[in-house]
Amino acid sequence: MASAEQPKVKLYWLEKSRSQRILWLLEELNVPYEVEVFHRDPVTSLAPPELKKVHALGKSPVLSVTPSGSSEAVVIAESANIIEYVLEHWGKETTLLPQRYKEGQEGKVGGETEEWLRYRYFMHYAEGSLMILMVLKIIANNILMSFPLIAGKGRAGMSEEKHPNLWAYTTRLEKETGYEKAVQKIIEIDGKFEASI
Ligand SMILES: N[C@@H](CCC(=O)N[C@@H](CS)C(=O)NCC(=O)O)C(=O)O
Repeated sequence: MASAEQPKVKLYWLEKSRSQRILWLLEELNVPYEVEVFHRDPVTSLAPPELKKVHALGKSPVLSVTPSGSSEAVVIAESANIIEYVLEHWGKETTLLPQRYKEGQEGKVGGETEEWLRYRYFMHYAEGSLMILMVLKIIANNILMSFPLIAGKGRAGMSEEKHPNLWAYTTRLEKETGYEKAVQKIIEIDGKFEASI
């Protein structure tokens, strides 16, 4: 982001949830942000009712962005929507956002690069089902895919013996610097971190 005046970015983070991906994304892009931590109900595991005051959905993640000089925040829910918003403003000229158009095809129907189309596809597909994705370069999809994979690693059904490639990919995600920093951030402010319920 070019301006010296940074907007105020706040992540409404819920333990054991998808919201860790947004934290990772913010770390990866070096976006200055605050985190408000919410805990699940110990009996039902549901989000606390306070999250409904942040956004009517009552779920996490939610991101609020207050432009400098303004007191009105933009409040964004839905992981893929948040990721696209953050990348739109902070992701340009980084390796997280693939080039959208082929040279000379800017703005043309069908002029999108394959990498961009794949990124968009997985961005929206990740919330529907789990897919095996093998990419060597860090792109935003890795962040989106990390929650079902890392959460799945600790559960029956996914094992190193049965799914060696998926296991190796997930292990690589867990070792990404931005992911590790995002985990560390939560340990600092909440004492511990667990990927899923
Ligand atoms: N489609 C939404 C799903 C949000 C969602 O279901 N979040 C879960 C955490 S992983 C949640 O807040 N659960 C608590 C509840 O439903 O009470 C997204 O992708 O952000």
